[in-house]
Amino acid sequence: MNNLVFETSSLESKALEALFNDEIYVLVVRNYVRGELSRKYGEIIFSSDELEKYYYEVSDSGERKSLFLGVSRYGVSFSTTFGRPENSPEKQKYYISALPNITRIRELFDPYLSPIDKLRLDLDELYVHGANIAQFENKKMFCGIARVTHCDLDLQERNPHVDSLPPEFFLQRQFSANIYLSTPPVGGDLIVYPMKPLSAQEVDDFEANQKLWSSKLPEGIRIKPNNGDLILINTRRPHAVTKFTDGTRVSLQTFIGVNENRPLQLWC
Ligand SMILES: O=C(O)CCC(=O)C(=O)O
Ligand SMILES: [Fe+2]
Repeated sequence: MNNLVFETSSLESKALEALFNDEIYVLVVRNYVRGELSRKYGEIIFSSDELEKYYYEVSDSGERKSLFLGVSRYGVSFSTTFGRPENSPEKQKYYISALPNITRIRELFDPYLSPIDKLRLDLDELYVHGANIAQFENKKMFCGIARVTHCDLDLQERNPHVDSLPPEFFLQRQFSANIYLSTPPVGGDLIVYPMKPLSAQEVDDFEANQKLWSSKLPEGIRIKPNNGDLILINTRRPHAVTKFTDGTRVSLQTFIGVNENRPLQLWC
């Protein structure tokens, strides 16, 4: 195993610190949700009739396109509001639905503890400064988006990408946590490119010239998520998900913002 990947059977403070300090690039907690439950949870999300198709905004040499890559989601992501004014429909939709969606996802899992709520509690308990739902614009954010990726249609490899809030949000570091409830037998792997997390300027450049950057990336570290695994990465480091032709991929995700001596900030 590559020593940039730390694999464990329980989430612990030391491993979290190592991830946040960039001593390891990938933290894999196997069986964070136990097998039986994971399958049940995957079905709960998969059979929800409130999933919405998601269109990725991609850009190459200044040209922007919306692509459907087979991903449906439950919950609205903050990135849909980027570049939109305060009173735009996108911002209103995001904030109006943030807390109701958190509650709704909790209800979907009732009478079980929602895996994303468990993660929030674990992070709060394990991280020295605790963990909270972020309030970037003085309003509570959403946390725990559910993603379902189908194997049908001509699903493409999701190109390497980075996720980074714009600099005005003052986050020193940005990570994501994904809890995989259902994974395809082959493929749907997470690829992390072992390089320095990108600076704000590099993130802009990456987003404007994805193809050029992608052609220059080092060989990726490949991690196969299994049902029930939790995986944390620094999302300012380019990463991708490989395609698959059989099964369904269901995950719950949150971003984690890290600022020195502050509680972790969680949002989607
Ligand atoms: O679905 C995955 O494995 C990775 C999702 C992702 O790109 C992220 O969490 O930033
Ligand atoms: Fe990502």
